[in-house]
Amino acid sequence: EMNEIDEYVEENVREEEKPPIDLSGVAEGKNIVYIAAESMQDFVINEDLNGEEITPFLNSLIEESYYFDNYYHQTALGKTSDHEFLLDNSLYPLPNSAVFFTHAQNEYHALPEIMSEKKGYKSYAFHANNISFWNRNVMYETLGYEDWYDVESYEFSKEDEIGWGLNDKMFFDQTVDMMKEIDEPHYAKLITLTNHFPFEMPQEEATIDQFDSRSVTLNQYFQTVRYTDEAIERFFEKMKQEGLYEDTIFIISGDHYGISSYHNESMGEFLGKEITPYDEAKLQQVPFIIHIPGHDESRTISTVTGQVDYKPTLLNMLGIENEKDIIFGNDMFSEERKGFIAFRDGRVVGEEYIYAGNICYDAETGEEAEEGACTEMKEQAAQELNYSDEIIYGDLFRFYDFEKGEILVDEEEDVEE
Ligand code: GP9
Ligand code: MN
Repeated sequence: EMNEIDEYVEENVREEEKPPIDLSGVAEGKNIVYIAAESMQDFVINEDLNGEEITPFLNSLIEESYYFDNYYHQTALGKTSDHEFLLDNSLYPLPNSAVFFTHAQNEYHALPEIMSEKKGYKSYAFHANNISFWNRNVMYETLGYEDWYDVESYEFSKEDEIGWGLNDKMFFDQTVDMMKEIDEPHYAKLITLTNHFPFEMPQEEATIDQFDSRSVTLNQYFQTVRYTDEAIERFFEKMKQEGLYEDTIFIISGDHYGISSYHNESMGEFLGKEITPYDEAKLQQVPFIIHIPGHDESRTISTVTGQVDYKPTLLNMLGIENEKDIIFGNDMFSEERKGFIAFRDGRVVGEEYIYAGNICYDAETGEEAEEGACTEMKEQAAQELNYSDEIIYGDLFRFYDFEKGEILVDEEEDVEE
């Protein structure tokens, strides 16, 4: 089986050419901070509510960053943890379970492990919730994280909580203090919490109006999104004050949707259109921002990209050759990409077509496309999901040499032993 998968990846996924925007090695030796903005969807970016920017800080940061405005989350039941899995492995999450829970003892070839082996990076995770939520303590060990800081590491009282726990502003504040103590160069993953369903927050803390619709969830969402935006701004300020800003590359993204399709009617009111399956697929976009201090170029890139692309993108930025890896994503800056992003539920977003709700749409116009225009892309997506599942269910990476790109042993034989 590993042979067949390796052949598929060689023919369909691995790149032949270097990206047109060449960021190879730009991150080498620098610290990397990845911020997972809980439930942050892309539709709030560069958007107003009652004439007020929803995310003023992120909007201004984008002016000095690479911003991918056609980047999709691909998570399933495992939500935040699925997103972490996708990013670190460039494999798909599972269809019926959270892989962080069910396959945390597998052999993986994850980003933290590669960064450590090839460039001596240490990886850390910061999150003000209980570490055992999503079985992170077990999976982080498996994926090669050096250490993690959870709710136990943060000091706060009941009144510092919003929604699920410690508010994002204090979270970032204390995280910077802890980041001063960790080894360099490091990869630090910071996972926010305030903008979590059901998006409730004390109104005296709110700095933007609620929306006015039948969906209380959507109405409140803008306020918690704004709160996280402000928290990230404060984080940047503190990183600068502490002298940590210059030597760090910042990546900010959303982990998955916040507003489910249950709220389509109200979402339609906000966006000023009726939500079709096409729009619903596009609403799975989450922001993706790469900010490199001192780097002149800034750009908005509209290539179809997704969480499966994170690993090869970051590895290229780190100048790490990883040609024989088994991954299902591409460097986001490359023009040589396979051209679609597969959702776990069978939907597929391609450069030309979008397959959603059993309809094939023209990606540009949202009009229904001719029957069959999506077939090839749809079949290839299904194939990839299947391969990825086989890797995880069969723990197949035990049989693969990632340096040589060779199958280690005959799987059948091994199983019989
Ligand atoms: C849990 C937090 C939220 O620690 O990451 O998880 P979610 O419910 O979004 O998967
Ligand atoms: Mn989440």
